[in-house]
Amino acid sequence: MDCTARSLLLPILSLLLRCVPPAVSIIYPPNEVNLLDSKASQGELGWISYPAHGWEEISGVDEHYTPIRTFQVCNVMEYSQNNWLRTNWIPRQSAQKIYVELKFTLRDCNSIPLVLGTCKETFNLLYQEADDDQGSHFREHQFSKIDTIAADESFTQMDLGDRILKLNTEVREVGPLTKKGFYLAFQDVGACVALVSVRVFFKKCPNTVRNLAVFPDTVPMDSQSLVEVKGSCVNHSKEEEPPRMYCSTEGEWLVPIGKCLCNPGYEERSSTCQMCRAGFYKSTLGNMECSKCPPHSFSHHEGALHCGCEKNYFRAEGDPASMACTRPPSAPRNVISSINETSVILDWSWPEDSGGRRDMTFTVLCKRCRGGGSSGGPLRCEPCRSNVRFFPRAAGLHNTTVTVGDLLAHTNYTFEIEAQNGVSAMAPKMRQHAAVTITTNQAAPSPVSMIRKDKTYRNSVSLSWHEPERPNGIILDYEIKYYEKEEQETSYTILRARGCNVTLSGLKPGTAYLLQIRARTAAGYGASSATFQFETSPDSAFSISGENSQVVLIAVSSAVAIILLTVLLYVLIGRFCCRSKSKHPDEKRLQFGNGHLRLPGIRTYVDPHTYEDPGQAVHEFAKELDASCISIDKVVGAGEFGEVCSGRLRTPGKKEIAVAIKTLKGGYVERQRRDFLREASIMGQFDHPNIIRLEGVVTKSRPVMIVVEFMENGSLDSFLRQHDGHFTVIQLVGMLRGIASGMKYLSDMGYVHRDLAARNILVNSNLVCKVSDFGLSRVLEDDPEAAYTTTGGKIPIRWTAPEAIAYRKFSSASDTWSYGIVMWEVMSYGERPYWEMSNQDVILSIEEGYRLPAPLGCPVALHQLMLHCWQKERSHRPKFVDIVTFLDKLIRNPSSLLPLVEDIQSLPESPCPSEEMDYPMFISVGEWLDSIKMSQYKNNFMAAGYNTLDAVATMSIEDVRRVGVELIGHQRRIISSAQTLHLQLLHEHDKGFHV
Ligand code: ACK
Repeated sequence: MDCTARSLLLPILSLLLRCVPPAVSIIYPPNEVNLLDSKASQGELGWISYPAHGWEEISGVDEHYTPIRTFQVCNVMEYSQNNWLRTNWIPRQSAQKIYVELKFTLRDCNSIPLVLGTCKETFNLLYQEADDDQGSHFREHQFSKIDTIAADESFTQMDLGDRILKLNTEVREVGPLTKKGFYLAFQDVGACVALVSVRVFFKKCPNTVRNLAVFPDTVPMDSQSLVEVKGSCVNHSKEEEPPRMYCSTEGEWLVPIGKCLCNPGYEERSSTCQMCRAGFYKSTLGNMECSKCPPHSFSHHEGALHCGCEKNYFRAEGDPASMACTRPPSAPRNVISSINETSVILDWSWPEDSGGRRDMTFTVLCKRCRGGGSSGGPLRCEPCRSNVRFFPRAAGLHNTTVTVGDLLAHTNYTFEIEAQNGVSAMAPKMRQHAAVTITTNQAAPSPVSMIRKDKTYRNSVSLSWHEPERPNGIILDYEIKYYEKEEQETSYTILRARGCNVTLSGLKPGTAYLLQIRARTAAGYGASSATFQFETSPDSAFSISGENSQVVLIAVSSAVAIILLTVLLYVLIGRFCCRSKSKHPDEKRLQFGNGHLRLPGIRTYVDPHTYEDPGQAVHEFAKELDASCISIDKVVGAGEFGEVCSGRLRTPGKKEIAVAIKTLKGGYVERQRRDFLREASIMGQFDHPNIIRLEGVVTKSRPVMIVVEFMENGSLDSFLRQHDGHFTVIQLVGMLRGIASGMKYLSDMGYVHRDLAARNILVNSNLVCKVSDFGLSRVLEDDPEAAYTTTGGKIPIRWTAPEAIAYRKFSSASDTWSYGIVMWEVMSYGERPYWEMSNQDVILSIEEGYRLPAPLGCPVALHQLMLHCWQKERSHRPKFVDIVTFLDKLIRNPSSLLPLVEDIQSLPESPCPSEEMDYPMFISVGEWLDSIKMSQYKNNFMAAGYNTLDAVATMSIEDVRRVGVELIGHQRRIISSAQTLHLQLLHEHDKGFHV
């Protein structure tokens, strides 16, 4: 290059040197991969220049003193320029398409003085593919032109003066390339150009992570089509759907499809899957965050799949990991039992602690126990027989009640009630149960079955049968009642047999007979068997040979005569015994009814007054205890005769038991001693779970004592006052049921209490109520509530039936009146009957028809029963057996206790209780509906088939709804009246039965 050219370009270069940014600071886009970068080269580039005086390589430094290499040519003063500059061989790598980026400056030809018209303002860019480096071998024709490069801006002399640099950047694509490498060439045909930098690059899609999948560096295709690339999941993750993306020709990733999910124990953080921190867990595959450990669980380590439970907490199979750890529930509470002969209804409250779960059920375990208590010896329990029935079932109960049936009579049972949930099985040591111990009542035997005819003759027949399935006690004998079928029971014969077979003689030949058998235990007769029919052999079928027949006839006649004689004697002796004073409760009273023999099997109460020596009665009915066996703990109250203490009784060979000890204070006179011990003579005759049990007496040493079972909760009136509002209606009804059951027993025994009141009922720890305070006239003397009447007796006015106040007519019916008052006391939690009214006002009000209103919250059914007990006409009052049956019905069907008196009274046309006093007996359902002002439903009742009072009396609230009574107030009125009707019918039925 001559001096002119140099002078034309040097200023440019000096400018350039000042403007080119330092090489180190250049950052190229991440999707561009350089194959050549002239600026990156520190030494000579070694490119070939042809001819030699054409392109010239010049070294310089930029403003950072970084050396750069440039090429320039400026032969504008000469004609026919063809100067080539060829790069070194550039390997193509995997690129199919390359980009050439040129930075250059170009001198404006017009700004060059004295140019002869050869000056150009363009140069050519060319390339040649080659599989290997061809060294300096160079052939122009082997190059293909890529483009003619023109400057967008060329500079002038003025620019130089102003120090304005006009640097051009041009980029050209080349491809597709097929050989391993290529050369680039720059052809100058007479321009004044400085090639400041040459960069050759190709584009790629750079490696990346999308949706937790890694996509590698990918070189696009030369064509327009996209390259599909499969991703691979990052560590600790799994494919949900195969991850894919497309790499575009421009080196851009497009359309991500599919994804990966972090493994359990890992969560997504900055496009990676990282372990959950301690205290957190993740149990499933997914990109959600790790969750905090739920209550009562923990994770001490990183990467937890789930959290372990704290001590004494568990997770049931199937519990989600997100659920708190739980534990078995605590024991059920407030278990109450209502015994009905050989079945018991158990009720309890939900446990205080559910253990944190909702899948709670109850299981009831039945154990039969012997020993312990007053019977002494260790308490031995064994699982109940398999034929004990549970309703609805024994395990998996969702409600807090169960009925247990087919128990043995007079037997101790313990029921263990356990609340269970889904984790109970995992923590056997934490399981708790509530237990209740009961003693079943006496119950009549079940009917005999399988009556068989063993032998048949003309005048006799031999029969045998099976013992009742549930004898409920020792079978004393069987009663066989038979009659001729034709005669329809107008005349019948009764026989008794000790075993399970009998021969009936004195029958008519060829005659059909009907027969029923029933078993008798100490509890009385059981239900009769199904009617059994048999026929005697006809005359012709007489099976005994002719010569023997006469003998047999005589024998049979003699047997019949003997039997008749025996029966006659039995009857006569019976009559005699009845008239003479009964000395022992086991002695049976014989009665004749309808000309036939009737043998009641129930024990009868013996009045100690009937003993000439009252001391004898005490020793007959009460066990004499040795005072050394009794230890007194403390005084619990005061009685008429002395203190009442609590203590312990230890009889040899028996377990120690808690007892209450009534003492006779010193300085008594003989009459007081007799009166004191009379109570023991009476109590000792009773044996019932709802009657206070006498353990024995101490009469041979001082002080004289009566020892009875200890009742932890003391007397019912004060107990209720102390626990005002604490019990459910069912619990209160359970208590009332117990009292009624005890009273039924007393009335069956023929004993009239005369002072039935809540203060004379004792309550034990299981809320079992027992009737106490026996002692006839003594009771009334003793009772602070008793007041003298005009007739001279001392009577607890508020509890006593009008006929007993007026003319001392005490009976089980007057006890029923008192029972009604006890009901009122119980439902009002120990309120004083008739509050502060004077005794005289009470007597007058009752006479005028006033009756105690229902206590607050009292179910209609219970107040109706009270009113029924307070009927003026004593024969209209229910019997205790009816009361027990009715209360059992209420307990079994708790919805019948829902209608409350205050709800019914809020009805505008509600009849006031005194209007219903007389309980008229209706004859038709229509009349009954008229009487309760519900006549509009007559057609509904008829259409639904309720056309008898019996059917109406047992209706439930659902039945009433089904009939079409939609108004709730009407439903309640009908149901409460139906319940009263039920009682009335029971009573009527009872009257019919006893007549
Ligand atoms: O209400 P209380 O605590 O229960 O006060 C009276 C007191 O003695 C006078 O009668 C209590 N009492 C009576 N018999 C018994 C018994 N068998 N068990 C416990 N306490 C009794 C009664």
